[in-house]
Amino acid sequence: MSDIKTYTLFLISPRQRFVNYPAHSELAKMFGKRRLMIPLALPTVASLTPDHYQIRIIDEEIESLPGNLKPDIVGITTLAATGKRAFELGDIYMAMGSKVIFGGPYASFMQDEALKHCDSVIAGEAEGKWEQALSDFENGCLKPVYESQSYVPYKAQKPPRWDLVNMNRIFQVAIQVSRGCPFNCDFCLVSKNFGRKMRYRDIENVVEEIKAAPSNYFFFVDDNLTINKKYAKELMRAIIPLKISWGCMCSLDVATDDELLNLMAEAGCFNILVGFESLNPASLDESQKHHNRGGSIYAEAINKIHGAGIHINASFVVGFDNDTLEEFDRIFDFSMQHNLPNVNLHLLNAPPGTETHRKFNEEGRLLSCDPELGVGHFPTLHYMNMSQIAIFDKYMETVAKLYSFDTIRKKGEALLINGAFIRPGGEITALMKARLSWITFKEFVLSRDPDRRKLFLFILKLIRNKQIAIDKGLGFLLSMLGYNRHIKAHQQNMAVYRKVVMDQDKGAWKEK
Ligand code: B12
Ligand code: SF4
Repeated sequence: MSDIKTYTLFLISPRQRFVNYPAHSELAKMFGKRRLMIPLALPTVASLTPDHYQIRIIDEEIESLPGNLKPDIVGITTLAATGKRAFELGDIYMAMGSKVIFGGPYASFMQDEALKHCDSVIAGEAEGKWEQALSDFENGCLKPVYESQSYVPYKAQKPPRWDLVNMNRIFQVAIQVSRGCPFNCDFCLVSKNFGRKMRYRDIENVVEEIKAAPSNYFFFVDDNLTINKKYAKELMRAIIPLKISWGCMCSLDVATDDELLNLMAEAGCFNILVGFESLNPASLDESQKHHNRGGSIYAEAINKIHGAGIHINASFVVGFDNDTLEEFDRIFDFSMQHNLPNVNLHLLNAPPGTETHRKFNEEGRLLSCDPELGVGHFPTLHYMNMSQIAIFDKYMETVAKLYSFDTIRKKGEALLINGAFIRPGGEITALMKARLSWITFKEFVLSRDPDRRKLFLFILKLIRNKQIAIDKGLGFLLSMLGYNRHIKAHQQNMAVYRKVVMDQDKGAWKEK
């Protein structure tokens, strides 16, 4: 019998008080799931943990904490949106006598505050530091902070421990093939956390991970999957035979390379998330976003991507010093003009560690509000030209307009009619088709809402006429319904939310 001592370890993602609609939680629920996906950090950190730890992964969004168990050690992943709950959990487990270690972007840049609620902070990447911290824990000499100036080579990763995750409760798995970003936008932490030099995994290593994963649905969490086009093409060629379905984040310049775009579509790309950030050139200048911007390149690139049958999740931020409430209308009109049904609209916020945070802090313009409000739909800053209540009301009005069935139908009619979306997104099983059909029938045909029925009949006609693949047609309906439902739920809480905002309203900064 081995005499190695064993330890119990909980790896936790804290629950989020507010979830914004781009998280697509309503869509997940329609498929009987709790959440679209769980943060990749947990199964990744688990993969680095030695075998003599009995690990339990708990994402509070999908399951509750086992209240009465005291693990030897607890690792908690932190974002600003989950920071307060993470601190609460740290206090609870420290009081029980467990050792508590925080990781992730919030604790990495809020070390002093975090250390009031945990024993150690792993700043930045876990690889190497986590193993060291566990060894120190076993020897009773855990250090407060584990930090290094260099980054791991990131050539070959161990597969994330999906075996520890309740896959029945999530829709897809996250995968990462690169780290770093050469740019340095003021509102973003990526280059500060992972460096400006790109690092890439060996493609065979990625393929092995995909083959071993317990799902055919993936989201590449790389900040820009196609930034290195040569690598991206090799990756696409390697994953085409795997017949998976996936989404990713990348920039519009993907449209300048027809070969790459076609390879992506062939490899099962369903949608790409593109950070337009702002349509106001002065705001892009202000936040140091100098790449992929400008009028005519937008139209051409959007048409090409749509032409390849790939949806675009267009991401925008409002709240820069040069912005006024008119930005919201500009974004709405742009989305109509270019038939962009998926718009991720966020209010500017300033996570600790970003240049935006430094600037707003220096100018006394951070609201002293809960970090949990930093999910994109609550104001957390003292904006230059807009009061907190004005920007919040306009935000809510705009998202309601963006996801009304009338808007969705107009965009859908213009976008889907020309046959570009005829290729299925990866292999779909008969079971999946049946499931999609049943859910859509239930939600659209049995609904009493005439707008929903009209939209359904339009998509059904396209499917019958072989102008759109069944998964893309029904997927479109359900994802739009998910957004619409999420926003309606927000609207029902408007009185409570407006009070949260009113309680911290300081007017516009310019008026002071
Ligand atoms: C994918 C992603 C999303 C996805 C899905 C998230 C999910 N459920 O998985 C979507 C698109 C929904 C999303 C949404 C948002 N996101 Co986001 N997102 C990311 C992204 C691109 C990748 C995250 C990831 O999976 N990385 C891969 C894993 C392996 O890396 P990791 O989590 O950093 O973990 C490593 C280390 O940090 C560390 N670590 C992490 N946790 C722990 C725990 C322990 C115990 C240890 C030891 C180590 C450790 O070890 C890991 C391995 O090295 C990051 C940017 C980035 N490149 O990190 C932004 C990022 C996390 N998002 C960010 C933000 C702000 C948002 C939004 C609020 C957007 C907004 N409106 O402003 C929303 C809402 C978030 C929410 N929780 O509701 C910020 C977070 C800043 C902060 N301090 O909170 C980031 C860093 C981007 C940025 N702007 O700088 N996001
Ligand atoms: S917003 Fe995108 S391009 Fe800008 S630094 Fe972050 S990851 Fe890089």
